[in-house]
Amino acid sequence: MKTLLLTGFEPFDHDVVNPSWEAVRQLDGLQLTEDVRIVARRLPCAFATAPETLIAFIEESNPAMVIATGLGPGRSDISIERVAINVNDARIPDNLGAQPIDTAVVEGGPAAYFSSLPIKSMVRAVREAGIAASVSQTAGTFVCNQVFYRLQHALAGSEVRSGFIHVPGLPESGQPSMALPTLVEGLRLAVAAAWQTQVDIVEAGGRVS
Ligand code: PCA
Repeated sequence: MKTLLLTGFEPFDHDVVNPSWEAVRQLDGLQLTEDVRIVARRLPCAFATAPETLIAFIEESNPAMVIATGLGPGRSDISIERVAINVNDARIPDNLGAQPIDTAVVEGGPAAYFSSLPIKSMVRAVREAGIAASVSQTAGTFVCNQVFYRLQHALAGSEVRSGFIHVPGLPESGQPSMALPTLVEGLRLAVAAAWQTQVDIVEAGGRVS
């Protein structure tokens, strides 16, 4: 049995819950297919500790695939991220009070890493269930982008595919949102499509500007 490591984040910016963790914790232990089981773990929302925590989870669980998730405030759909950039530019302090501005995630690293997941297939699988999803061209410049970049950096050149998904808020957030059961099901479908798809489909999904 292989392991698929799925992470969510602790709350940040004075929130009391983070839907990314509330959703992925419900998938912990799920046998996704006959050959893979999900292990869900929670990351701290801090530039200083999130990447090291993720790397430790990878070392401990020896996963065959890694998918990190986080809250994208203001988003209304399950956003499958295409690219992580080598920039930290925090609009708000993280949970340890750090607010890096225009620093590199990895000094001297490439400008960006692409997701190694089949992002278009993931979007299609979620949409086929009537759940809103899209490819996102930016994961921002806060802790989620940093974790995504460090994840791709750590696994670059390995057999282990990896990527990032941003999720909407919960209905009680007063922002664009998705009900938790819908989010859990959408994530399960996205993750299953990632695991089962070797070659991504070619389907228009971008924006003109
Ligand atoms: N969302 C933030 C960090 C943690 C989270 O869930 C982000 O998008 O960077």
